[in-house]
Amino acid sequence: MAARTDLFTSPDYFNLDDLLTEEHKLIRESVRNYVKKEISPIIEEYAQKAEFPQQIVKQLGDLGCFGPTIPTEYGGGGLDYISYGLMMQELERGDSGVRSTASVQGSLVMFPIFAYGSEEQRKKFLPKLATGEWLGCFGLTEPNYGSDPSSMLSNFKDAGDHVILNGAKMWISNAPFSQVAVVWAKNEEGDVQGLIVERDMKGFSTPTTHGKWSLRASATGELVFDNVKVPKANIFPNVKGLKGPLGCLTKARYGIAWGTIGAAMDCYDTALRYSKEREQFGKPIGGFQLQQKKLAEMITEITKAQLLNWRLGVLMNEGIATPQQVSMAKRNACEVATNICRDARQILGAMGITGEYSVMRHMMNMESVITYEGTHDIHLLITGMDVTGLNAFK
Ligand code: TGC
Ligand code: FAD
Repeated sequence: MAARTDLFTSPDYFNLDDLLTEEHKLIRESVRNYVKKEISPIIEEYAQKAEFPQQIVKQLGDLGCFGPTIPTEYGGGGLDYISYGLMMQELERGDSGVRSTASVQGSLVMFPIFAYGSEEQRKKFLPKLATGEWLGCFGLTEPNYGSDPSSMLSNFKDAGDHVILNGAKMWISNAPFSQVAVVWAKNEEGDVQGLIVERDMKGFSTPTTHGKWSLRASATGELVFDNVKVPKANIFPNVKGLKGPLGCLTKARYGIAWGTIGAAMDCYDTALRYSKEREQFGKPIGGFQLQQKKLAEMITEITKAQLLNWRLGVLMNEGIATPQQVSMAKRNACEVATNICRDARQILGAMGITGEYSVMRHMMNMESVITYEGTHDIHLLITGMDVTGLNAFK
């Protein structure tokens, strides 16, 4: 397949750039240039082959996309949440799988090690994860427990200076290529705790999940623990209970809110350009009211979501964003992006189903993104609980 030329022009209908600092714009520019140079030309072929482009791990580390909000003394970027959001927007503009790799590494692996880990754990793992020398994954979901992780079966038992871990995790991004897995399991009292499981630990395996029609350029796998001896030094000392993994998810869901709008921006930009070039009935299809309705609604929803994300970023920077606000933004962005990708695909007609354009790949990716890190329904129920004070889960 011929490498695709990336003609992306970023939509900014409400002059949102005025809300950004020069540093924000520089960071966005550098990630945008990286995506144009290293991702757009190759990603379609990897997605078609259902292969993970392993070279991006080191590249994303070099670019500072792993743990941008982690302090620099541990190898992170020491940046604010708007910078982090912009990075995720640009990466997912290229492909959701690329953003997934960065989200998992930064928010689901580096963040818990930083926030819940011992100083030894921080020093041992964070610098190598920040550079991409090591890749990490996050194991919460199990074959029988997805939306309801509190019922997980994975467990560990005390055995002196180590514990014995048993169980299985499923649908784990990055699993097949990870050196490090942050795993959530129950102790003998039934409390959820986080453990760092390393690739070479005996009894630990990571079978690849095949046959996905979505997020095809991202590697997904299982984590299987068969009497794995995990040193007690690898258990997080500073958190117990489901708030540990859910706290990580709040950071990653924030990144997804920005990321999916990146995919939507790419689809809008592609559809807009196509609608001005493609002629039917003697004029560009963009001149027909039905296509203008789609494009006008796309840019309206993108603009609303960009504003919501920016405001959420400010609240994150101030340390006062609530997990429920993050849920609303994640849910809204996934819905907006899903609809925009589908409409863009329609505007491209038959060309929209091919790998000549990015829209079908984005559209299929959205089916994963609207499902993982809490499904669309789960985030609606989180908002419902927040506004009514009534819990629909129990
Ligand atoms: P619940 O009793 O409500 O809460 C248990 C404790 O956790 C606290 N909490 C949170 N803390 C931080 N951030 C959040 N978002 C939090 N949500 C809840 C809560 O305050 C409580 O604390 P404490 O101190 O009282 O113990 O828990 P529940 O069992 O009723 O569940 C609630 C529910 C359904 C909302 C939660 O389980 C949920 O969010 N389920 C969805 C599961 C999910 O999102 N899984 C994602 C797996 S990872 C993934 O998909 C990665 S994809 C990565 C990629 O490729 O990009
Ligand atoms: P289920 O929980 O079985 O839900 C099935 C349906 O029932 C959904 O529509 C859901 O909304 C609905 N439902 C469930 N409960 C309720 C309720 N109370 N009320 C109303 N409706 C309800 N997990 C990880 O731990 N780490 C990862 O890295 C990771 N990466 C992933 C990568 C991909 C590509 C995918 C697709 C998933 C990944 N996941 C990961 C798993 C993901 O988080 C789960 O798929 C998700 O949380 C939903 O769980 P489930 O698939 O078991 O669906």
